[in-house]
Amino acid sequence: MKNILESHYVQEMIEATSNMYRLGWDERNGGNISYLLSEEEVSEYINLNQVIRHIPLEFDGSELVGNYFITTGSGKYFKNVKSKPAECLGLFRIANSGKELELLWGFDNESLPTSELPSHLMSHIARLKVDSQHRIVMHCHASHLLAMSFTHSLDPRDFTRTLWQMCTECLVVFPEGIEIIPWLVPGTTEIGMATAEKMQTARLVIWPYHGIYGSGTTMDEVFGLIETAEKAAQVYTYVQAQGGVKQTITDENLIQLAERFGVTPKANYLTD
Ligand code: 2HA
Ligand code: ZN
Repeated sequence: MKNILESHYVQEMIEATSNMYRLGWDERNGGNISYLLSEEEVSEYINLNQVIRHIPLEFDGSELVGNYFITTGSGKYFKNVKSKPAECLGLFRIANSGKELELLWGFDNESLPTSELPSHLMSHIARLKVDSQHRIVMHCHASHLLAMSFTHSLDPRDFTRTLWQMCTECLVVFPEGIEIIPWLVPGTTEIGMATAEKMQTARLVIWPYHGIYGSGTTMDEVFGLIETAEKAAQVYTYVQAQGGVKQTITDENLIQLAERFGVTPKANYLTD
């Protein structure tokens, strides 16, 4: 067996969590990532028949039976993932009952998967229905987006349009726009269902006064999505501090951009 610490997925989890901590998006134990893995990717590094521990799952995971995930751990600090990967991360399979996880590696010292596992798994289910290549769900407390949820309209059309106007790249990176759920208690099945419902049409979902969820096929794609939305929110913050918008990217400009880059903006989000 090869050393799992050298696997591309453990390395990607370490790199992403380290960058997210460095960028100030994940103070203390804030944030979580889950990464859907194929059986081949897992079996290169661990014995699939050697279950270390059974961990109860609080919602019905029947739609994901037999799937493998590596996730961050509950209460773990992103800043520590690099130095303690086997404690801060864990790899498990959804058991046949759909009611528990079979831990195959990691979560040392009785650690548990992220408290946001319901939101992650429900989002995986929702995204897989619309994108067979989907693999990653990422949550963090991106500072400027979080701040913007206090000062900006929480209508998803208004919010999306502002982000699209703050950086020319935004429309190209997330043409489907950004979705927003109401404030809900984190870690619950309720917030998981609300997030997953929005994930049917968008890869980015704002949790007001809390943070953001992103999803996609590769770590670079999801990280890049959140990074781009967060950059736009940062520019918005500067623009407001400098006295507000005097001129902006027009809808006509955005339509030109969409045509040039071959993307379809969310219907009715641009006038025309
Ligand atoms: O895991 O970010 O939303 C810590 C959180 C909860
Ligand atoms: Zn959070």
